[in-house]
Amino acid sequence: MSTVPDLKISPARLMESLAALGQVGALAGGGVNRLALTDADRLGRDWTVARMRALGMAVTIDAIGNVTAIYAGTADTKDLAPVMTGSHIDTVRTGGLYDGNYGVLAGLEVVATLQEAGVRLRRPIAVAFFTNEEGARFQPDMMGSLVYVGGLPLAEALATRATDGYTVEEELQRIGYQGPAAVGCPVVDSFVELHIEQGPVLHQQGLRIGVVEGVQGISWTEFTIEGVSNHAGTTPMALRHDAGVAAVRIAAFVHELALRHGGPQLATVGSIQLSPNLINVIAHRAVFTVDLRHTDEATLARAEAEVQAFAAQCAAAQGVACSHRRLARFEPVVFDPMVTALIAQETQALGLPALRLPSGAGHDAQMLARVCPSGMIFVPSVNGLSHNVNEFTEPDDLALGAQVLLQVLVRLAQRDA
Ligand code: HGY
Ligand code: MN
Ligand code: MN
Repeated sequence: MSTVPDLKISPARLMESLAALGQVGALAGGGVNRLALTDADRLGRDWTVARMRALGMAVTIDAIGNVTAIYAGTADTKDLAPVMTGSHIDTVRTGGLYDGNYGVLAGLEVVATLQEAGVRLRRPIAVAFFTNEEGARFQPDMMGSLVYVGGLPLAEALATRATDGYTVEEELQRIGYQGPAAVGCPVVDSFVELHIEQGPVLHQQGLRIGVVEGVQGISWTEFTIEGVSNHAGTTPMALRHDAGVAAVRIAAFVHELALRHGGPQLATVGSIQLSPNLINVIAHRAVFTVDLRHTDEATLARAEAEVQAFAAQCAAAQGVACSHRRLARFEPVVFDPMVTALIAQETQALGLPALRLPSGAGHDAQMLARVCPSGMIFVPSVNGLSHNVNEFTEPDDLALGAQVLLQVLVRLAQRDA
């Protein structure tokens, strides 16, 4: 088997591509808004697909809008399944330049480096971006990769209605990304996702690369409180059925629960809508979301049960009705030791410590882990900031992460069948 020369990615080309994609859906004052399946997402997709095609890669789009580009391997091993890398290019409404985009563009930088050197590997290299990783507009998050691995029926995903009323299918068709390829293709040999940490651990410890051991469990629930709207100036407190009070009491309980449990327990009420949302009207409806996370499944399930019990008790005390629906629920995932070992080896070969850590954020890799050996590489987020327009990672760290990705992908692609 031919050996692969020492290859080096081009930091300048990587940074140029991040800056260029960051112009698509750019927010005044910095950051990006490319919510899934919006026109901005379409423009980001178009830009990325054009970049893939400019590299001579064969591009396929599947029925949920996942996009996969293939850099062929050597002719004599053409039936070996590709090694895949990638992430997402949809963002939250106040997104940064790197969340998701970095993993996709670093994958294309790896291909550009191989191509420039005239190197073909035993296995093809696939670079993918998955639909609606963020879950900010349509839930659940990681929707495209979840459909890809068979964790969510395609029809159910297509019928999902956004917070603004449109279905995934309507929007996929509108932006021209409901592709012909069957979901789950191509079947891949292994998957590695390069991503910013989005948390404070690496930056606080002055480390440059993280070997991600797995992803914590995620629970998303939407609560709806139904009360009675009434006049703020004439309704005695004892006669109120105030949906707003119940919602904020439950939100406070959620926060206190995380402080009470301590450790890795996280809890967030990120969205609250009151109706009619007027200064002098008692709210008759409150709709809000609860995001719970924990590395231990049993503890996460207990936290969910506690919140639901408190919500029922609080609603009864306020004389309002309370209902809830699950938006997303993923158990903790552990990545494949073969992949994490390769990442650690290539990091240490560069003379760097290889800190092992869990991911606080959800990622497409946690879905690919259901169907193939998968792993993740982290680079530091300055001050742990993410899902914030000021998200930042040092260019040298971005380049270093892409170099580790290149070396790990070569190791995976060249290994014996
Ligand atoms: O919510 C998450 O962890 C991811 O950003 N979708
Ligand atoms: Mn992400
Ligand atoms: Mn994100």
